[in-house]
Amino acid sequence: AKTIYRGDYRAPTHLIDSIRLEFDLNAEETLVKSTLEVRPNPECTEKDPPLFLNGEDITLRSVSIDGRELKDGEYKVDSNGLTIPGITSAQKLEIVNTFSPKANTALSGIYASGVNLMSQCEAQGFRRITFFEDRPDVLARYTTVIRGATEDFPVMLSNGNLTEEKSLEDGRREVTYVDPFPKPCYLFALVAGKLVSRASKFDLKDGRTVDLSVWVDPQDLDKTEHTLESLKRAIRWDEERWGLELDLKDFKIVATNDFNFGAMENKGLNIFNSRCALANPKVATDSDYLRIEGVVGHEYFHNWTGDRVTLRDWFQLTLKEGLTVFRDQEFSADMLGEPSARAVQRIRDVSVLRAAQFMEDAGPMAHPIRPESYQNINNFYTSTVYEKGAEVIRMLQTLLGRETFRKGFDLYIARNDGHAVTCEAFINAMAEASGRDLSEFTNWYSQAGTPRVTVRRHWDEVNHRLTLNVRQSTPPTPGQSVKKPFLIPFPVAFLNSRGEEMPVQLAEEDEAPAPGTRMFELTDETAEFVFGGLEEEPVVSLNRGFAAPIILDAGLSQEELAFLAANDPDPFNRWDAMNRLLIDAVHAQTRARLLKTPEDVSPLVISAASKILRDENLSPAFKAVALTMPGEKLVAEEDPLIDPHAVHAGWIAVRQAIGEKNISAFLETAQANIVEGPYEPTPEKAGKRALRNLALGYAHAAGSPRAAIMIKDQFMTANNLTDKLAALHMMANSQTPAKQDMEVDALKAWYHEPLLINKWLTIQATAPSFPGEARVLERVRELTRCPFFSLKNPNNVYALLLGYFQQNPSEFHLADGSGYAFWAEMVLELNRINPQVAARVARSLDNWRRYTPALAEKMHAALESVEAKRSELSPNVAEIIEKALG
Ligand code: HT7
Ligand code: ZN
Repeated sequence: AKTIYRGDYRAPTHLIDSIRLEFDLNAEETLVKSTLEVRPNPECTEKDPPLFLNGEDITLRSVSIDGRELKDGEYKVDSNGLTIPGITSAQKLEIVNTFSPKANTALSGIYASGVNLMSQCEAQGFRRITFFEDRPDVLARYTTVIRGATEDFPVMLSNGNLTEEKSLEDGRREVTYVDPFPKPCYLFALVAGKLVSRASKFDLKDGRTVDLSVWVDPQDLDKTEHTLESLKRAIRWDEERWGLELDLKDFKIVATNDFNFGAMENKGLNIFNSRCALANPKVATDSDYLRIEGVVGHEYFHNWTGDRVTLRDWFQLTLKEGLTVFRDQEFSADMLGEPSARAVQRIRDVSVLRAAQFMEDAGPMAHPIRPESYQNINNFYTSTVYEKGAEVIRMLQTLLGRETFRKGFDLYIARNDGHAVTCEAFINAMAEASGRDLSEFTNWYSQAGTPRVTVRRHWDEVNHRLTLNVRQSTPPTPGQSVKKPFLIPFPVAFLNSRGEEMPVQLAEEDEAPAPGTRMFELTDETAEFVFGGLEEEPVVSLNRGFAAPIILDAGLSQEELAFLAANDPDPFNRWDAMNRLLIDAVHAQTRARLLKTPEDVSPLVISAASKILRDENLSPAFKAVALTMPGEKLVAEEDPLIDPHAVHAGWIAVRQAIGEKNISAFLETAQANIVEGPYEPTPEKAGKRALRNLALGYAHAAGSPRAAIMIKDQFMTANNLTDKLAALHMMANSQTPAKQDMEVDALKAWYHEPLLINKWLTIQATAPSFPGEARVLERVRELTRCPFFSLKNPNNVYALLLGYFQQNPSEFHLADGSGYAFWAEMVLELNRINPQVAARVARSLDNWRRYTPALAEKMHAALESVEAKRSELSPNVAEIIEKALG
């Protein structure tokens, strides 16, 4: 497939000032008439270039210029689009085409979702609706006219303001929307069907009142309150924190069960995957409530960072995504309020980054947050562009300080409003606001890979001086063998033996600063810091709050980690130390299994865990995250050669040992954290539920019969999904004979609710199989043939197949390679249905080289078997397979 390079950017040949779209809706065949005001782009250097309009999987009916229909030889149409020569002055172009929403299983363009029609245009879906310059730097004003049978389409929505509504003959209706803001076509949206809404007026700070609404299938109306309230909180927060107001009279959210990813920020008409929008206590867990608030916020925040200030080209994706993830992370943290609750949010965000992005950086798809090339842009909506992109923005805030960063942000918005720009626009605004040269910082935009920062300490007992020798290096990634050093914010704190913070004073300084964290910067490959004024040798607490997305080797002993886990006043680093102890304990047990030299789980980790469990000053939410076992995949990532079965056994051993040694404390904790009263997803109550379920999990893993009874009881009586699902999950992960009845009960009760069916599928996909039970592979294969599973539904695929391929390593990596053969089969089937979803599933074998040779060989064979069907592969899947085999 063709590789596209960032450096090859050329300005568009023509500009399109306005577009009038007229749709005659029909699920089998929809007709579109598109009227464009086109003119040559004065900034284009080519002489009289032809106009090329992208178009895919659509059928051209006619083309007219200024009222004259073009004849066959006057234009050219092929499978990529339409070429019209001779547009050398401003002209009116009229194009008529058709497409079939029903046949559109790729869910890109306009497609059928149940009885409704939905659109998805980012990144390149608009070309599947009509012929257009489908690139983000062509900004046009949209008028959208939608006609359809009143019975089939009682609701018809598009971007902007509803300006006209009328009944037509034959039982049809027509509506007209005018969007006042010029926008790129990827932000176009159309929704039509039998939807109902929850609506509310909302007063903006500037005195205007706006209409907010959430549109769903009728059976989902009772799941929209949290969505609407989240939207109000997001609007208020953007006003208060960033001074940004909603610029529309009307803002709508739509939810659908058929969606390729989480949600989409179409101007004024955000469309959501129902799993990121719908909640009530019966269908959503505490984490779902949090995620929905975060995603509703994210899409809303795009209104300024993405829609009003948009992208010049798709290489700049992180300009809107990294910045908007940063904004949604801050929003979620602010909604939690006090600092220790904010820290829990930061811990969750960093855990996601380490689990997904660090792995991406270590594999064949490693790329800078602004990639230099791609074959298919849909493959670059990655955790690197999103989550690492957000860390890069966060580092800028850390380096410049909150106030200066805000000045830079304001400048960025003011200067670029209404324009399609590059990442430089953001950096330049920050540089100007701070008066600082940020050119060194831009390596974060151009270099892939996670920097390793190693710190070695020397304590001079005579002079009471501590020297820190710091070295940074970044491993090679595809196409980038040598890396320049990064500019890294480097916070340093010292603790004395009572766990109190000491001043961080450089040896040459006369005065000691106040005790606490002190910010330094790393700029070169190596750095040396000499500290004085120390009453005793400190324990160092580095990279607090995860100031930089690095892998830090602070050279801390297990004892020092245990000390930090018990004492660090910085909650993030306290969690990080506990987490490190748990990871190291799993490593030790994994090694013991590989070397066949059994050893006990380190008493240090057990006592550190039990101290956290018993610490009365810690919140339940914090205890729950601090005692959560690190994922098997995260641990395995640090092994030179991954043996998923040994890691799994090591993981089980650590959890069991912690459970056994603290069994009564866990049972007491579970008892003490029962949440009474009606369900509320508040941080306090959610924290208690999380801790209770964690405690039950440890006690159950340690074989406590009382825990088993409590779990079963919880499953029967819980008034909320968090507790019910946690109980089911614990049971499904055990050998308890009662588990089958519970699973069947849950299936019967959840059968008619797609959100719940997906959770049930994930439980099946991620559970272990015990002797005498069918292997998970067989279970999953069978479930793909069930009436409640469809390969055409992305949420089903993610719940069952990604659950199995990516969250159940010891069951997926079967020694005979049958798990991989099933993966290949599914990728090929999905490839025919939905290339974007297929490519996501295809990534499950990305890191095959990291596994033991016997497994790696079989993974390679599975990749080759997909590659052998090259001619049938979509460009999306082809790129993933090609890079994996690379
Ligand atoms: N900009 C939207 C995300 C999106 C996407 C995600 C993965 C694969 C393809 C995609 N096309 C568009 C939603 C957002 O980030 O807010
Ligand atoms: Zn986004």
